[in-house]
Amino acid sequence: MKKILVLHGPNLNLLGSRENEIYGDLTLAEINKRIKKFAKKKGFVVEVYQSNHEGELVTKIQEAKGVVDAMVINPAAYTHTSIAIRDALAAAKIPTVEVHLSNIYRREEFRKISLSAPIAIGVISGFGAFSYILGLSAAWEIISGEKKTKGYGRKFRK
Ligand code: CA2
Repeated sequence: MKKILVLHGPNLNLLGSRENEIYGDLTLAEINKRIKKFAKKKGFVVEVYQSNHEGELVTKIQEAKGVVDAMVINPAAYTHTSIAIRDALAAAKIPTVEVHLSNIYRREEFRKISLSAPIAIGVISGFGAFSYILGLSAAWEIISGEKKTKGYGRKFRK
């Protein structure tokens, strides 16, 4: 069975408690439940991991090399700051989709820069918790024989 790792960055453990107008009402536990339900429906294994620590996320990405088939990552604030996470993603060479709950291009200037996006296959931003499902869907299509993605152009694929 294929395996997809979903990584949540710092402060995402606070979801549902504050800033609901930006990030939605769902808690991280509720989002993870939906992620697992989607994985079950499609027939792949999913592991979810959240950390508030840059180094722990880097270690998790390093450990994923050769073990997982794809990654979906919301690096949260590290999106805009972490060369370490970008370097880890580049070294892991795992097809990765970057996701954001909010549309980072409709917010402050500093959020419009993603250091990790150039390493990702693509970025999904602005669909609330559904961004994770869209990201997983894209990752799954890419690793599961590229059926639906076939014919859409090489750049779309891993
Ligand atoms: O929109 C996203 O998914 C972000 O990655 C979320 C990050 C933010 O720094 C990025 O610019 C965009 C912030 C996650 C913090 O989430 C909180 C949730 C509830 C209360 C406080 C923070």
